[in-house]
Amino acid sequence: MKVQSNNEWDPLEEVIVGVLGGAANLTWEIGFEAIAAVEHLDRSRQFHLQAAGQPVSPLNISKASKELEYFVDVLKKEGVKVRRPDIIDHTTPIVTPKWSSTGGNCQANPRDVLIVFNDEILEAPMAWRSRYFEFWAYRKLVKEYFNSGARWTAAPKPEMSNASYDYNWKRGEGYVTNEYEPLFDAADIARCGKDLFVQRSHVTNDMGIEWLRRHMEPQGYRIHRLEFDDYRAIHIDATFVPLAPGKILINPDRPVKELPDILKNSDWELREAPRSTLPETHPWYYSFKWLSMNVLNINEKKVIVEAEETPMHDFLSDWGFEPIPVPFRNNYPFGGSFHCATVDVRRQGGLQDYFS
Ligand code: ABU
Repeated sequence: MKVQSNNEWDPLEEVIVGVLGGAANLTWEIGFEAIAAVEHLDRSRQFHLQAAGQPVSPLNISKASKELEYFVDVLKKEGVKVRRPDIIDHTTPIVTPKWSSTGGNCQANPRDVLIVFNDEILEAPMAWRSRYFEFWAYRKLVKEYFNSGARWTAAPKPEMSNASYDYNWKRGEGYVTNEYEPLFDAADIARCGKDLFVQRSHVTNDMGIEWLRRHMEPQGYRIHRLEFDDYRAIHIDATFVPLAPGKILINPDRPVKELPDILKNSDWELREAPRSTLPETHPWYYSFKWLSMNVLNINEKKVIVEAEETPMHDFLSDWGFEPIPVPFRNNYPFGGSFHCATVDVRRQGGLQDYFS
């Protein structure tokens, strides 16, 4: 089937939704440590040091799977074709000539691995060792898209040796990834037609942004680098979330350091998201509270939003959207919500310039 997607809001026709089977508890590595919430740091380190590479508990998988499959049903009822990656056993250690990882990760977040630019599907050069082989689970689908005419690109696979990380990095001062080689996660890119907004984060370095610039600009795109005041910056999709032409949801706790000129000189409205209803007593509150912003557009009006995030439902309704509430909080421990759990492979509409 055809690959074509140019923004976050055109009518959705086909989507890859992650799977939870085969998920392992993440291995503690410096890249992961950098994005751990300081309030949970010791607990998180202790858990991952002892549980690395072990399968995620069947109870946690089962609770999250019920929500995930309900989400899939909602997408299908909206007329969206849903595709799934293969299940990979992430409990297998990853061994390379320069480093090893006790285990892998999971297949819950295709958004981090793949991105579609018009008719091109691109595999990102991701920054965590535990995620080195995650793209394998999508290869069957990607080959099918390729055979149907899509352009298929893989950014240079990183070496990810110790040289790729700043082992002297200090929390709150810069990033854990240095400029040894290009690195980016696809979820650090927000697409508005010919304008791509890319976050410098702990998983996306400037060389990665430059690689993307040299790859995309000859095709008529403009790359806008963004930095936010966020000590655990990872992925733009709970920080700066374009929802429709002229409308971007922004995170009140993560102000942008400098707004790109294209936005300064436009009439696009940036509105601060309401705070999450996740209780502060939730054991991973500081890690998950902004997943309320990690929504998925069915089209320019309909937006899938977490069921318990009622202030977000009201906020979106006031802004002209139609929220579709879907329960998803049991999926948060796998690293994301609806946007993370998907890759839109086909949306109606062509490549447009929304800023000139
Ligand atoms: N893609 C997950 C983003 C998580 C966060 O920014 O809190």
